[in-house]
Amino acid sequence: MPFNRFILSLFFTAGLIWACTQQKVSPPQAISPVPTPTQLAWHDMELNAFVHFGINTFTDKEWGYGDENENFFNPTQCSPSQWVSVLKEAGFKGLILTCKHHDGFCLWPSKFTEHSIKNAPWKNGKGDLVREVAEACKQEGLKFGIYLSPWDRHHKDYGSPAYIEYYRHQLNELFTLYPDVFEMWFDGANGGDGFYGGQRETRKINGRQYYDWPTTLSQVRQIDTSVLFFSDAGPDIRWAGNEKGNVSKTYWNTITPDTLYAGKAGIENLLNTGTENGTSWIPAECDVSIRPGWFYHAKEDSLVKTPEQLFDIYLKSVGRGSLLLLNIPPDKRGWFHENDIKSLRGFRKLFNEEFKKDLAQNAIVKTDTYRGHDDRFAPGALTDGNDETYWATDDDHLTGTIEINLAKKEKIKYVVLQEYIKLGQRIKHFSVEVWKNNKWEQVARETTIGRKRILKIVPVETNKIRVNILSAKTCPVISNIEIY
Ligand code: FUL
Repeated sequence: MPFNRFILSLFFTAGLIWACTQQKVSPPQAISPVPTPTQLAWHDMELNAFVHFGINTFTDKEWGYGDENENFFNPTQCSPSQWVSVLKEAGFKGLILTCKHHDGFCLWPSKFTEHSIKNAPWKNGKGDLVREVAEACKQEGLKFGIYLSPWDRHHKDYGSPAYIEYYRHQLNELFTLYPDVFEMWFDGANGGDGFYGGQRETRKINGRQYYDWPTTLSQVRQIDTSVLFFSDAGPDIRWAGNEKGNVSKTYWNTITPDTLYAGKAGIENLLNTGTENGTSWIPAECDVSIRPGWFYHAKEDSLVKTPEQLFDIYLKSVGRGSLLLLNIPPDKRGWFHENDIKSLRGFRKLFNEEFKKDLAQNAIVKTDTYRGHDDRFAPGALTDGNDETYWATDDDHLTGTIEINLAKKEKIKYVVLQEYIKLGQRIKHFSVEVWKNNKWEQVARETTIGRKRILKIVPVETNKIRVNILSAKTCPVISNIEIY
């Protein structure tokens, strides 16, 4: 063989070998169920606000009976733009307004009832608070959501089919007048005593059958294809099982809808944890109020949750893979009260201080293995700040170790981990160790990770952190790690 042909074939063989070693493995397969794109966008919001405002604000009640005079509703300086700017500054991404609470009073001039702000002195009956709030949100880039209480203690027909017609008309009206609603909140309180058009009696309904939710929801979806429905059991977002603002440490976004029905023993716990082999992706939303009540009461001005309490709630909701829906009730002026604003600002300050510098950013990250030795799944993906890249193992590897070497010893307090949930929630057990006194010392042993897990550990000085994935439903896929 002439010399130059020999050289050429050498290059060819080397090229072939190189090409073989670069053979790309396929990305991990998703494990069902997985979130929809709309649910994913919702997860990323992390912080949403609830705003309970209405007749109760003026009557100093939590649940109006339904016989309140419209004249009560008269905020002196109502300013949705103040609410929204405070919320934005504190890091909130969406706002859900009680367009109608159980008392039946509507914050928009509904053409289906007289029991609304059109008969209130506020703005001489010309006001439309739902519009003002929706517009303020749009202006500041917050998403807008609707709460429309199914239970209506004012309406004469509550309990009969005619009320369902009324309720559907109202939903139709709201979704037509105020487009781009990101979430619709269906409250679980249903039936009891009330005014009911003057009958003043107790009306009980069968919550599962009476409302015929499938028909109602499909009607709304015809107007708004992307709205997410929240209710105790979904279908898109589930209740977290309590109103304290937390999910369990073991928290699955997955759950089996057939196992959920009102009155089932232990349903709160089930909602709080979800189930590992649940058949649907229905994440929990953690609702809680910044005050003891949902509506404003002057007597609770001194009982506003502190920045530290809010931060703790954040860790137990968002930090366990869920979303926080924090209620801030405007006062009689129609303003967020000074004390609530102070707490929200304090929360943001504390948050910024605690998560000031991500030490993993400039660290060396190594893993014991990565999928197919393919650069796309290498450990660098864990700290590149890109949510779309991830570290993954081979299909037959259900465990893995991630080691983070810091440039020098640092005091660490938080370890943040995120699964790439587009491919499903996978991890069942993991532990965290730190290098101390020349050996590894375990500082946490936990179960699920999900969309985000923030572990608060006893502050410790170290220059090496090790995360061990101990078991998973299928090969682990992690998109992000942060150390503070
Ligand atoms: C509950 C309601 O009864 C409360 O008044 C509040 O609206 C809360 C968010 O949901 O079920």
